[in-house]
Amino acid sequence: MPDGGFGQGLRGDYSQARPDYTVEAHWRAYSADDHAIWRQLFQRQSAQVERYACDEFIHALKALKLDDRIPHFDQVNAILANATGWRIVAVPGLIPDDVFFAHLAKRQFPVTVWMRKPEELDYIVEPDLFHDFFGHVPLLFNPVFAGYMEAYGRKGPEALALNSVKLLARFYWYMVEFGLIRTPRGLRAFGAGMLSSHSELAYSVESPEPNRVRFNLERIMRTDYKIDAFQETYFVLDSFDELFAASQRDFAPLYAAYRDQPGFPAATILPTDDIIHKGRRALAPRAA
Ligand code: HBI
Ligand code: FE
Repeated sequence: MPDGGFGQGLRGDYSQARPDYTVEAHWRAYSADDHAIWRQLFQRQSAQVERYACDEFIHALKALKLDDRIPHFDQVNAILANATGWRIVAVPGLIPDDVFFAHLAKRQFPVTVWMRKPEELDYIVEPDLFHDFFGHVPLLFNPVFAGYMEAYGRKGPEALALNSVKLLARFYWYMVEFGLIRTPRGLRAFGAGMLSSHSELAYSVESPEPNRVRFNLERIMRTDYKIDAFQETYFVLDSFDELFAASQRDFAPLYAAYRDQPGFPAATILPTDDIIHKGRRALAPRAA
């Protein structure tokens, strides 16, 4: 194990991991059941993306020509490298923050090798192959989003040095995992968390329950999130250029200002928010 213990309590097999936490992808080791679970999840999500995903995701998904079997990482890399210089690397599951940042900074996206079990079709706590691949890989074909993901990785060492990974991680969570974007055809999802979720995809785009608030970097960095329930607030981009521009800002002053403050609860609506939709259970800000 690369650093004597990371991985304990996690599902993956970390015993064969290299120092950068990558492992060999053993496509032939997937069972018929693994492929069957991929097929079920793939068909179920593919049927929804035309209605709920952003165009960039839909186009890339078509270009990937995925089918009913778990994809070969090599074949994906052959086309992804040409498109944006990104490639995917196989990992046992979650990896330490510093290692994760370092991969992104090198345009390498870590994809978990194991598949969820039949009883976990609708919900798993740790990211698996389906979430990592179906949710994250298609947007790596978009040059602007691909540039943002590298920039995010490059922000890691500074955030670690300034004890501010929590704030940087919120930026990833509310965008890369659960971001919405405004398009000529209405709000669409680009976050991997909902694109890989049977029930949260439609919910994020059209349910009256959650808040939808215009993108604001400071606001996101100050907002707590839940990992075990649908999001209570989604943040909405106007364009991926806006996301990339935010990643080029100096984060050090934001870390200094907000690092030691409690986060806003996820359902909070602030007077300063640019509200697209106020959810049914929106919370007023805590009294100071
Ligand atoms: N590891 N495999 C994997 N996938 C992630 O999304 C991930 C991770 N390690 C750390 C991490 N995410 C986040 O906490 C960072 O964005 C801070
Ligand atoms: Fe993810």
